[in-house]
Amino acid sequence: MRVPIIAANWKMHMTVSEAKEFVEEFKGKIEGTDVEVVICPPFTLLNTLKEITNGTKIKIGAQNMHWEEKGAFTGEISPIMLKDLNIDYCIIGHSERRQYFSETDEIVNKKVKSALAHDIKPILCVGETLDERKAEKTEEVVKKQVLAAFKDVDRELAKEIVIAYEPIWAIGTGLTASPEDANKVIAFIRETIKELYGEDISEEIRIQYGGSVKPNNVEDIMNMEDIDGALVGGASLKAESFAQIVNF
Ligand code: G2H
Repeated sequence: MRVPIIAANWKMHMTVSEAKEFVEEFKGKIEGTDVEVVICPPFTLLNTLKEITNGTKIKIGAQNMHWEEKGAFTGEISPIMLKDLNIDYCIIGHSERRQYFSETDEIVNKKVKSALAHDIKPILCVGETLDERKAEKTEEVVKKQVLAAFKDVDRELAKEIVIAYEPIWAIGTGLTASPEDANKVIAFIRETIKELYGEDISEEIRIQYGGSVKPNNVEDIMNMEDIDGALVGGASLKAESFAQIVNF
């Protein structure tokens, strides 16, 4: 039985005072949930959020990390630094990182392995562009990304990874994959994990859908058999709407 996981990706939004206001309102609204709830804010808010969510159901994740523990990498944040704050999760390979910051499959694989080695659970993002979907290459593209990201990852650690299937054409556009289409790709990803690690791991690993998830579409998405959660951008910035999503 997989515990559903719904994560907020705040991207480059929110100040300290906005984040405090958000948590104050949000924590009381999700007390009854059985869903695992994660907020991934910008680095500047990790410490504050860790402190003010202490004793609540909210877990905290980063949106990115370097794979090295330390060194001359100006502007980067290491897994040791995240663990120093007791951060639970880290989004890795989001399409915006792949697209605007040239993250390759190889870099994503290094980050996944480094996160796992430091007891940080990766939320690994994969997904196809609109052109790739039109060319009916969705499965090929997603399989390549999954195989590359899991390269040399041990079975025991593999199941700690949360995969987020985010079709790029559905991100921030208001377009969503139909729940059936999203489920089909996610079932295919599960099949790929089965080929890699066997049925037990593939049944255990959690796979989210991401891309314009909103209070009005979350229930249909979460009701699909293979979809275990959501990675939510825009609709996670307001406590009211993110709480509605968590309480779908
Ligand atoms: C996809 C998603 C969160 P949004 O990037 O990762 O954002 O919900 O705004 O499409």
